[in-house]
Order: sequence, then C-alpha cells, then structure tokens
Amino acid sequence: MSLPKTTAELRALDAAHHLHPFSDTRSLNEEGSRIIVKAEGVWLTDSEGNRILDGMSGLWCVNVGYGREEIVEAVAAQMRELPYYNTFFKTTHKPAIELSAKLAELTPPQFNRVFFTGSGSESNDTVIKLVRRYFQIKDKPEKKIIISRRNAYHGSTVAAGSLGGMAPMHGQSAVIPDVVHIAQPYWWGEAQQGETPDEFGLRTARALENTIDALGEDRIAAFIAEPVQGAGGVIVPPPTYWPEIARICRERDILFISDEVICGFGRTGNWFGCETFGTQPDMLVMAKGITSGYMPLGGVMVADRVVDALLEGGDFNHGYTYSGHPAACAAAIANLDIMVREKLVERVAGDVGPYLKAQWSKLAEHPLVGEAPMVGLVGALELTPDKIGRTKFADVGKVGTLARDFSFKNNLVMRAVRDRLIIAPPLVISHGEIDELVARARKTLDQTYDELKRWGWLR
Ligand code: PXG
Repeated sequence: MSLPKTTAELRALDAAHHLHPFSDTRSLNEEGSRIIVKAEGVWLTDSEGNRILDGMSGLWCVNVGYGREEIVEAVAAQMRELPYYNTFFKTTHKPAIELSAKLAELTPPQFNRVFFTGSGSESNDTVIKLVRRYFQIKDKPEKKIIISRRNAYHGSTVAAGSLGGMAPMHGQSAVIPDVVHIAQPYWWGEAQQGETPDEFGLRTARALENTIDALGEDRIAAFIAEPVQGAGGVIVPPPTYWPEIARICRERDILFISDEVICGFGRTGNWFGCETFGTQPDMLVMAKGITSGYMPLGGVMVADRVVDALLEGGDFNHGYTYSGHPAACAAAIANLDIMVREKLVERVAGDVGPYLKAQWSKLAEHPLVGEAPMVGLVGALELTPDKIGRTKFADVGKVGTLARDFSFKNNLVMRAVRDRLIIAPPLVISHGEIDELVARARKTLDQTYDELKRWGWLR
C-alpha cells in the first residue's frame, strides 16, 4: 500500500486505524489530527506547511532540540554493528556498559548503578519491585506501602498509574494495593485563604510525616515524588516544602524516590531536579531527556545503600527484552555528549532559564493569570477569573482548552492541564525564540480574555 499524500487522506487513515493515547477518539476523529512531518531545533513543521514553535519539547523530552545528526549517526552506526542484544543471562554489550558508567558520573554521588528499562512507566514499575525487594532482604517484608501524592504522574502501566495520583486514570483501570496518596504542594489551587506559601509548604510536607505516623513506620516503604509535578500542571512547591520533606525522609526508615522523568537532564537548571531542591533520593527515575526522545529508553539509578542490600538477595526477578537496548543506549550516549559539550545545563541555569523567567513573570500581570511560575525551563500560567480571590472557573478545563487551541492557532505548542497552560521548551531555545514564545503566549492570553468577555465569563 502506498501512503496517500494529502493531509485529508492521511487524517482519514489515522481516524480509521489509529487509537491515540489519552484521547476521546470520536471527537478527535471528527476534528482530525495534526500531522507533524519534520522538525529542526525548536521548530515543528506540519503537513500543511505551518512552522510551529514547540513549547513542550515534544512530550517534555527533546531537550537537545530536533535535527541532531550526531545522535542519528550514533544510532545508525550502532544498528549496523549490533542492532540488538539483551542484557539477561550473563551478557552485556558496549553501549549499555558505556552509558551505565556515564550515568554514574552525571548523577549525584550516592548513585553508581542503573537498571535499564524502555520508558518512565517501566521504570516506576521497576521501582515498586526494587522497594519491595529491598525491605524483604532487610527482613522487614511488612514495609510495603508507598506514599505518593494526589495529581502526581508516574506513568500509565497498571502499577505506575496506581502510583500516580490521577483519579480519572484510576477510575478506568485496575489499581494495585499498598499505595497511599497525600496532598500535593499546589499553593495556588489548594491553600486556605490567608495561608502563605511558606506555611502551606510546611503543612503539605508534614502530611508525609502524619501519614507515616498514622499508618505506622513499620508499614511504610517509600515516598515517591516529582521535584516539580509536570503532567499535573507544573506544580512548583513553595520553598519550605522540599527541605521539610528531606528532614522527614532523613529521620524515618523509608526510601525516597525522585521521579526525574521530566525534571532530569537539565530541565530545572541542574542535571537533576533533586539537586535544584536539595533532596537525597535513594532511587532516581529517568526516561525522556535521557535520549532527548530520539529513542525510547528509561532507567532507575539505585543508591549504593540499596544496591548493597540487593547484593545480599540473590536473583532479582525482573527485566525487559529492551532493558539496555544497544541502539537506545547509543542515542543516550550521543545525547549526553551533546549536553556536556554544549553546556546545556549551565545554559539553563545561567542564561536562557533566567531570561525566560524574567519575561514569563511579566505575564503574571495579565488580568487572566493567577500565577506564572518558572523553574529552569519549565513553567505554567494559571488562568483565573479572579486573581485576588484565587477563584477557579466553573467548568474546569474549558478555559484551558480554549486557550490551548488559540495557542496552536498562533503556532505555539503549549499544553493545558485543567485551566493551567504549561511549557517546557527544548534547552537549546535561543533568546530570540524565547521572545517569540512569550509574544505568542501573550497573544493567546489576550485572545482568550476577549473570548471569555464575549461569553460573559469575566466581570
Ligand atoms: N514519570 C513522570 C514524572 C512522567 O512525566 C512518566 C513517569 C512515564 O513515562 P512514560 O515514558 O512511560 O510515558 C512520565 C511521563 C502529559 C504527559 O500529557 C506526560 C507524560 C507522558 C505522557 C503525557 O503531560 N509523562
């Protein structure tokens, strides 16, 4: 079958045969999918020839930008030499060896070993098994409960989806036992009137301590969290939150797992979000930016104190066909080489991060915007009918979708989570492109504001 050429024909075929993730297939098929045909730097081109600024790095992953020949060459060379071999049964290969050593160098000092997976979800499934195994070996098999947070995203498999705190996902899926969700540090959306961000940060952190006390420390195995909740709407915790969590984790016999699938690999201005927020994880969950999305790959860094126990435990009965896939590892090695050589992490911390933040913060003055947080190169715009009262729109999600659709029409990819617009552009974005991004975001806000006035939704 030869592929038809026109956008309409391609859309019809997509509608007939493709079930998209997290989609209402009927309405998507009525509207038709956007077809992306190529990309370069931070720019996407669709099948109708539009040039679109990718404010989301694909799906939070294309950190080094599109069109990197060096990664393409590395993958092609690896596939010619050895396209596949596994890492089971006493075997390994050079790309897995080289990448393991490189990750040990780039991650915080407690990490020297990695377990490879194919995605963030598989990584979090791996975490659950590692946590269980650790406490079995420590002769505390009753320590099984993992504490997570409401509105967290840890993936879409049954187990990773259970770890996550997305109620609409739980409602459609099987949910595994021994996961407990506590409050998220979302000051704008969930603080009481009059409660300062610092007070709220402490209160939500202490929910961890209170839950450990209520359920019994002898039953709690771990706490898992994203440094900044990404898919939950870029929830940046108040400054008091992470130090208090770090204290609680230090004082209690639990493992702390930092899910760095979004925050890892430079996103927050350090190699990993735990470095930005000063926590000391026992496991560090990776995917996305590890290859900048050029190939699917995930992994879990495991701290020495956990590895030391595992070494006493004999076989660890877990693994995937594509654990340490050679072509994916080759992509990761080339990607990390680029990040180091071009000093992309330093660039986020000292150059483009502060530059974007300065401009983005000005959007907080817009009448529709409640808050405009930005850490490194990940940020949000909370849309509200009442900035002072921190009120939400009645029909949650409708205004976010309206704004997101305007943004697409303005050739800027932003994502909407509830009524929050979010961005996470490639780390290679230039000052000029940041100016363009912010101008298009402002235009989007103005158009949304005018439309809401027409609807009579604003005073
Ligand atoms: N942890 C975190 C923090 C994530 O953001 C995963 C785990 C799962 O990774 P995989 O590779 O299994 O998808 C993620 C993924 C969105 C969106 O709409 C976010 C993710 C995935 C799909 C959509 O923002 N994050």
